[in-house]
Amino acid sequence: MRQHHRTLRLLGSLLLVATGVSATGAAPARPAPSTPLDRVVPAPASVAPGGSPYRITPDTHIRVDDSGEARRVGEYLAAVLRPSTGYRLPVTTRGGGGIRLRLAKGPFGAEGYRLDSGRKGVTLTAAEPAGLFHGVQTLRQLLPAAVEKDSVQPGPWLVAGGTIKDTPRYGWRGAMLDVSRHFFTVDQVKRYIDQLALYKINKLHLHLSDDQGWRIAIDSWPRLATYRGSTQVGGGPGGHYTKADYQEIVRYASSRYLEVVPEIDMPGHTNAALASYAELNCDGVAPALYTGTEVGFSSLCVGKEITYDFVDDVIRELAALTPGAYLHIGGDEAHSTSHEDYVKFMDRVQPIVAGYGKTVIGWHQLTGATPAKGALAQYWGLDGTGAEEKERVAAAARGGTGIILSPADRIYLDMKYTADTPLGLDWAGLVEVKRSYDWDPGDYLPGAPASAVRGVEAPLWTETISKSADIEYMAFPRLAGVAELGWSPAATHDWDAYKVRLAAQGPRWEALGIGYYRSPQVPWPAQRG
Ligand code: TNX
Repeated sequence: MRQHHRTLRLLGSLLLVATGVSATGAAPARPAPSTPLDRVVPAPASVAPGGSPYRITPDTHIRVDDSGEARRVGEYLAAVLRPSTGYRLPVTTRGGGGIRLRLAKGPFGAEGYRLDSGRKGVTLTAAEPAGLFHGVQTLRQLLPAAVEKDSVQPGPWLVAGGTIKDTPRYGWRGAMLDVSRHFFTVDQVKRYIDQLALYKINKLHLHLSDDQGWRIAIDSWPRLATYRGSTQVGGGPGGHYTKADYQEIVRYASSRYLEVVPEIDMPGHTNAALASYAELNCDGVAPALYTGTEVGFSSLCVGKEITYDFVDDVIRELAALTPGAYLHIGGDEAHSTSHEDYVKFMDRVQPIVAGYGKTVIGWHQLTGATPAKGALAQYWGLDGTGAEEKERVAAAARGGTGIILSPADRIYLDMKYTADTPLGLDWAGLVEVKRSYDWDPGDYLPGAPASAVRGVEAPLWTETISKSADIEYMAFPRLAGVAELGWSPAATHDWDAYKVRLAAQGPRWEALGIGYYRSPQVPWPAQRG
């Protein structure tokens, strides 16, 4: 009898596995099987499937080490799992089987983790809480997509057996949000942070100022925010972050293990500042507020001393709000600043950043001046960018400037997917999902040593983007590919395998209420309901 049962059970699980292969949307007659251990984005560094799956049940506990941060990651996981499973999932430091989050020495680095899954439980091990957090994101993807819903779902909640060992390729896996062209509220930014965290993105770069808006309160220059926060592209009401708002964003990001990198774009892209304070203009006349989308027409007055008082005040106040190591000073498209003035300006401003204990980041035009020691340059050229410009950046890289790769015709999330994409721009070309994924940051910039590349970052400029649904439609699915370029070993890079893993994200996004672009390049399962 026992034997018979076991045979039946075996047959049952074989059946489950069999139906699982064709998870193409036709409602399965049986509950979904466990997700294969390697169906994760970004692809883990190594996956060894095997052994029995673990099943989360009403008795599962989430056991954590007795550390505040480990407990917080445990509570975060519980908050993901409770609504859909309907289970209590107490977070405990003693006893209780099931899911375990352990901090331990090991070959994990600052962000890596190991996941062991078997009949008795799932254990995540990491050297740092960030690793546990990233491991939790992997665990989410191993559970059925319905786990992301906010109402009780039937389950069962199986995690395939085996081991994942995972560490990132790059320490810089960023996303930039332009809150200047259109303003986004603290809640909208938090929503994006949660989405970035799903894919182990660890930097949130906020483009806080531009011609169309100044979005951060600066006490010593209050009109920046109150006057120049007051509108946006198209003439809408705009807005700005108070210091408390901004600190709330920083705190929330850090609870998701993202570092916020604030950018004040200078010396161009500064109409917002120039409009707020007449004295910052060379001719002493404040220009009108600007709500269009042209670039390259504004410049701080490089010859005036007050310019540097202004920059010092802004950088001091911003540095005080920034626990992270970096301040981004822009430096792109300074078409209204002479080359000589640009170099002079950067020579004066970079030491100010260092003086407040921060490391400079600039758009790659900074390499046309003299990047400070330790500075990072963010490359936003195209495949077709001239050899001379690429070589200037590569030479800086050889000289020690770190490079963040944001090639516009690959990972600018504001580029249209196709000519029919209702949002976005196309100056860098049309960027379908495959094009966005199919390149290697390691050998992208000719002549730049691979060791100079710190990672990748996907900017989202918002001339045409004004609500969360717009952000999501442009970011998904491309953002997942950028995350994979930043996290996964080059050896895992393979479009045909990637598109299958990517397709499995579709139902997760649907469960999370993320409206994404259903690219015909990706074999999405049929949509339900
Ligand atoms: C170029 S990329 C810009 C931005 C625009 C963007 C639109 C860069 C550093 N500057 O000012 O918003 O193109 O795609």
